[in-house]
Amino acid sequence: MKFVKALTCAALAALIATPALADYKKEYKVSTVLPAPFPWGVAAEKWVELVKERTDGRINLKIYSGSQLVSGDQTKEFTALRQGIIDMAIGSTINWSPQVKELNLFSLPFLMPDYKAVDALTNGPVGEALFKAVDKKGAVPLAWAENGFRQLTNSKHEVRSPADLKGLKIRVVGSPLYQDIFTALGANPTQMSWADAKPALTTKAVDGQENPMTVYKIAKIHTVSQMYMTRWSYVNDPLLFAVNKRVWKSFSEEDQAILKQAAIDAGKVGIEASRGGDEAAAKEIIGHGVTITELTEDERQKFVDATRDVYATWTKKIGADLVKMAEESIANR
Ligand code: X2X
Repeated sequence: MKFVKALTCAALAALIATPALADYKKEYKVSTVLPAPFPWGVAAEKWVELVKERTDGRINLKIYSGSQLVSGDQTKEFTALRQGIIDMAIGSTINWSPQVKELNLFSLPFLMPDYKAVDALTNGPVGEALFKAVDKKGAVPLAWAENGFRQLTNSKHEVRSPADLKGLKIRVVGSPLYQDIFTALGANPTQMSWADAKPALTTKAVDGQENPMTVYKIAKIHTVSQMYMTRWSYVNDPLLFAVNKRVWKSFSEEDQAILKQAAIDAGKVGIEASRGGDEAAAKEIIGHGVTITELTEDERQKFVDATRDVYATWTKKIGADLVKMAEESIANR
């Protein structure tokens, strides 16, 4: 009897300590905007694969790309993740910035001169501060991936100076900071989702757009008359792996560790796909007859100067301390 009692207590304690497997869902919904073979989707697929492998199939993730869980409205993704409409997501810092204002950091024009600068942010104290900000807003951040440095394209003419942008209608993501950047440069920005972007380029409702080189290549943006690219790398768009808080708490500690490590490993694969794909993409794009304009230092500086006020205004919104920490991390990289 005593033995049975002891066993029951032990079993009960175990039940309380580790969520029962019965609590696990058959499938967890993972939201992304871009699917494989975009580097974003490559990271997502790797995560699914590693989690399945490392949990012996106990945890199954399923990717829902094209922001379909939020009807294509990518700037609503974070809210849906927080609310539990989405279980997990690999989201763009741009798309989540309306809810997590600190993530606007990566969209400060010309903050990050190279990949080392991006890494100095994501892998340093800034990355930690941003994880805290995401957590505070209601989701559990796990790791980084990368959409890439964003380049400007248009169907009209070569853009070498802010004056060349005058009056050009540019599709931007639904983030107020982008609206401000392109307005400051004299362009005519229009916010729209990725789902609406290609149709708008096809019908020439807009003249241009901005996205990473690999996105241009894989989405075949040259087929919608985007024959001029300015390789100005004005912002980079890191991606975040994150999990809904309730879902996260339902996992055992062991499974939480597996999910996190798998996200870190998958993120590395995604980052490599983005960075490693840039030059090959450039070659292929030139092969389609696209003019890729590389700016001289002086030319680039004109764009920097024209966006300094936007940088200053948004530094206040993001948090002056965080921006300072970012500038220092980059200076010491
Ligand atoms: O909408 C875009 O431009 C994209 C696909 O790059 C993002 O989701 C930020």
